[in-house]
Amino acid sequence: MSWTTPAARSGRFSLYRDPHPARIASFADDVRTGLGMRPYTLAPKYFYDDLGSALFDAITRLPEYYLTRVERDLLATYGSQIVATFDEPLELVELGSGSAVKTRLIIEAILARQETLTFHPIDISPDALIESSHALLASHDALSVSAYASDYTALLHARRLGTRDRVLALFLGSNVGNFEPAAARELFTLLGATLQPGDGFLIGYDLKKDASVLELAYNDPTGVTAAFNKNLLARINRELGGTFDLSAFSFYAQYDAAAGAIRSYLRAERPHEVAVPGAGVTATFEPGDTIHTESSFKFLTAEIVELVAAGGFRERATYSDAASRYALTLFVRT
Ligand code: AVI
Repeated sequence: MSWTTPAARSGRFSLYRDPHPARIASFADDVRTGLGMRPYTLAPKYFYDDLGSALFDAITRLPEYYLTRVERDLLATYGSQIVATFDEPLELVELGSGSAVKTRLIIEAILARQETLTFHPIDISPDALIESSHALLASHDALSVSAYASDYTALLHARRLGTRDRVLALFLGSNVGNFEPAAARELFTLLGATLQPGDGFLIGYDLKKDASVLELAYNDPTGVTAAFNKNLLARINRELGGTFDLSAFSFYAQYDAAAGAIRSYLRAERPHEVAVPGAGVTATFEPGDTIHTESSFKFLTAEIVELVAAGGFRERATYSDAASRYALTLFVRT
């Protein structure tokens, strides 16, 4: 199978699958590596099985987790202005599109200016792509969707985004925050090599602020974020035959001001021995031992501008809310 062969095509929808999924390390390999090192570490990309995606969706509705709400408001307020920066016709690309709920605002802003639009969502989950694409297509007759089921780094490496017109690429949801800075720089370099001079790139990111506000967004009193993190252990039990006792762990998130990141951990509250036969690994926990599950980086706009510049992008405009909680920065590829 090649990138140019749609795995599913129907009218205005086509889905391309990564022909080399083996490039993506498997869950078992990553669990073996992460539980074989100290401090124990599990990669946040494995949060998002069906239950984890539903729990993340619940997080985005928590009053303490302001990120999604503020970003949606910014897109609703400035979407038309952002789109009007570019000549028509525009094509839309989205890295890590997920449910693409907020993308709808940009799609509508573009379709208010041009008759048709091709949207190229890239997401690791084919199910999320199919579901979100069909929801968008059902409400927009002028929309076509060319979806890519892939890790977006792999897709950008393959340079097979079949765009023809001026492109606006989206990277929303503070997803950049889950990349270590070196990996983010590498991603923007790849993106810059894929886009053409004059193309646009819109990124949404959480701004640095008081640690108490940041910590509350992750240590939510309802415990949804704790459940989201513990589901990672439950997933290891379900898929790899693990013997994690979830009740032996508590969750906490702490702001590391020096790094500018919320660090999330599961902490053993009592001695615990775990076997994960599907990954060929065992691990021993003493009270206080932690598993690092996620880093969520926070930024100053200047830091984002510097990172994204690695891809040959220049800042065109930055939009943020009145309380300076969250920002969208629009770049143009030079
Ligand atoms: C998806 N990502 C940007 C979220 C974040 O804020 O780092 C994931 C998340 N983790 C806990 N709450 C939300």
